[in-house]
Order: sequence, then C-alpha cells, then structure tokens
Amino acid sequence: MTYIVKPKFHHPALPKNALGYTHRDYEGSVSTLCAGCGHDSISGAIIQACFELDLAPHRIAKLSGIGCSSKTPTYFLGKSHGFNSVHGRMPSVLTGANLANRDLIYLGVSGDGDTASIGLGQFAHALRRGVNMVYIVENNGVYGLTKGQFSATADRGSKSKRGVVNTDNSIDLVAMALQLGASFVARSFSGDKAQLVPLVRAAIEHRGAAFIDCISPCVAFNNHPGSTKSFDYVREHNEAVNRLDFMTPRETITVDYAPGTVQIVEQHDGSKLALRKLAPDYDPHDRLAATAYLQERAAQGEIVTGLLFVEPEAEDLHGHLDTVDAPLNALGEAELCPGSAALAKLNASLR
Ligand SMILES: Cc1ncc(C[n+]2csc(CCOP(=O)(O)OP(=O)(O)O)c2C)c(N)n1
Ligand code: SF4
Ligand SMILES: [Mg+2]
Repeated sequence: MTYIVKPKFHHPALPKNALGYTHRDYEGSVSTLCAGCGHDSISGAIIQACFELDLAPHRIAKLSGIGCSSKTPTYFLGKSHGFNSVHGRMPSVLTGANLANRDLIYLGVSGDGDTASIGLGQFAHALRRGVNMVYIVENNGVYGLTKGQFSATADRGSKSKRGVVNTDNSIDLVAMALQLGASFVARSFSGDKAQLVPLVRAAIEHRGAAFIDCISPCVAFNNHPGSTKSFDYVREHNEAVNRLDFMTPRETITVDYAPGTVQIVEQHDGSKLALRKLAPDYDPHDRLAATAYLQERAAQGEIVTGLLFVEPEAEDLHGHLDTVDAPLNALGEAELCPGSAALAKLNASLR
C-alpha cells in the first residue's frame, strides 16, 4: 500500500472530457510497484479508457484480490468505490455487490496466481453466471508479490529466473473463459496500449461477463531469457487477430476504412466496435472456432491477442434472474415486505 498521495494541483490547460474531468481525476495514489512493472501500464490504460468514456468516477466499483496486480486499484480511479478482498475471492465479492447494486460499473482486477490457483473456482462461477463486469487478469506467469514462484499460467518448459524448468502444464485462462460462456473475451499485452485501451473501453460498455487476459511482464522475477512472459518474448510472438476501434453511441464513425477491411459490431447500448481484421479467416462471433484457432496457434508458439470473442446481445446475471430494474439496495420496506396476508397465502400453499 502507498500513503503517498499525488498533489491535487494540475496545469489549467489539461484537456477535459465531456464531464469536465481531466485525466488526473481518474488517477489514484503514487504506485509502489517496481519501476517498469507491466501492471502500471494496465493501470494507465484503465485511467485512459475511463477518461475517454466520460465515466463519472463515483459510478465505478473496482475490486481485487491479493498480489501486486491486486494492489493496483489503489493507483487508479482514486475517486471510485474500491474493495481489496481476500486472495482469490474477488469474483464472489464482486458478484454480491453487483446483485445488490446493478447501477455501478464493476471492474475486477486480479493476477494469474489470484485467478488461476486459489481463485480458479470463483473465476469460473462468475464467468458462467454472466456477471456484468470487466474482469482483467494481469498475467505475468509468476506470484510476483511472494517473490516469483511459477503460477498456473506459466508455460511448460519455461524457465524461472534461477533456471528451474517448469514441468507442469499451464492453464490458458482465455480458453477457460470461452468454455465457461464469457460473452466478451480478449487477450492483450501491457506493452501495447493502442490495443489495450479500446479493448477496455469496449469491455466496459459490454453487458455481461467481459474477460481480458493481459500479459503483463514482471520485471523483477520473470523478464529473462527462457521466460515466455517477458517483454521480448511477448513482442516476438504476439499475433494480433484484429485491431479494434471503439465508438460510443454518441460518436459517429469518422475513420475511413477501405471497403471490406472492417467489420462493425453493434452492442446492446448502441456502441460500435470496428474490427480491422488482421487474420482474414478469424471470426470473433464463433466460440468453437475461436477455441480451436487459439489452440492451433499456441501449439506454434504464438500468443494470439485482440478481441477473440464477442456476443454483442448477451444477457447478464440480472437478466437470467429477472431481477427488478431498480438496484436491490435502493428498495424500501414497502417493496421488500409483501405483508402478512401474502405470507399466510404462501404458507398455505406449502401445507
Ligand atoms: C490465503 C492466502 N494464501 C496465500 C497468500 C500469499 N500470496 C500473496 S500474493 C500471492 C500470489 C500473487 O500472485 P498473482 O496473483 O499472480 O499476483 P502478482 O503479484 O504476480 O501480480 C500469494 C500466493 C495469501 N496472501 N493469502
Ligand atoms: S514484483 Fe513483479 S509483479 Fe510485483 S511490482 Fe515488481 S515487477 Fe511488478
Ligand atoms: Mg502474477
């Protein structure tokens, strides 16, 4: 944790968004992570995305577990709601908060250790239930906070800083998210902000479980030759299937695209995703084909990034449960207590 709060003053000419907020209004405390840690770049991308979407900070709730990655919500969105939960327990806390107050935007931040080991069950159930959230894993292949043990996402055959070879098979969180029914699935790289910022924006505007696996090198314990999560390795093996431009319902498509090069996907709220295809045969609407493609490319040593799957009209957990439109935490006694006559009737029906 940091106690170093950034000074409040800023240059009067800083650009403002539609709400009159500057970039600074979306920042948090000064980061205490190692200089060069990929996680800080992801924080920067989240700040940029929220600024560009003109989100009021008090409408956002950021939740995390335990780890260097889970510390990062302290370093962004300092004026939003925050909950730093127990190791691996962020998804259930987020699910409960979302059920109680559907009006907030939920941002779950986790690590590969937090999600793929102790929190694997929680991760799976939040995705299969379709909780309306953005779930970001800052994936560095190690437990950074506890000094660099292999995590469950470390590739078999990759080496630790001391040269130990990982003999366990790895968990691919993207493959799991596809199988579990997440309705927005992406992979990105902390070193590619141009790709990551529009993905975060689109994920925030998506209704349903949006999952982003973001490779985020740990410069202290997993950035050496032999690692498959180092900056050099990811840059050399990164194969983006598409490039995304994201437009809110207010924005018109201003970019000129050559005919046939772009696929426009409209989401439930009228926001538009313009996908420039880099892999011509890749179809982000086909869950099965996406799964097969990712596994084929992984077998060739490629790290496939981009928007991998999207179901634009997905239904979320509130839709499945048919809850009322008003947030449950705003209902009063009159709505919540049906009265003794209704209770007597219910009891009679059970006799
Ligand atoms: C119940 C419990 N078990 C173990 C730990 C020790 N621990 C703290 S962080 C961590 C792993 C963090 O790894 P990851 O989620 O990948 O985050 P990173 O630090 O790499 O960003 C572990 C095992 C803990 N805090 N609580
Ligand atoms: S130990 Fe690794 S993950 Fe943790 S702050 Fe340092 S570089 Fe980042
Ligand atoms: Mg980690």
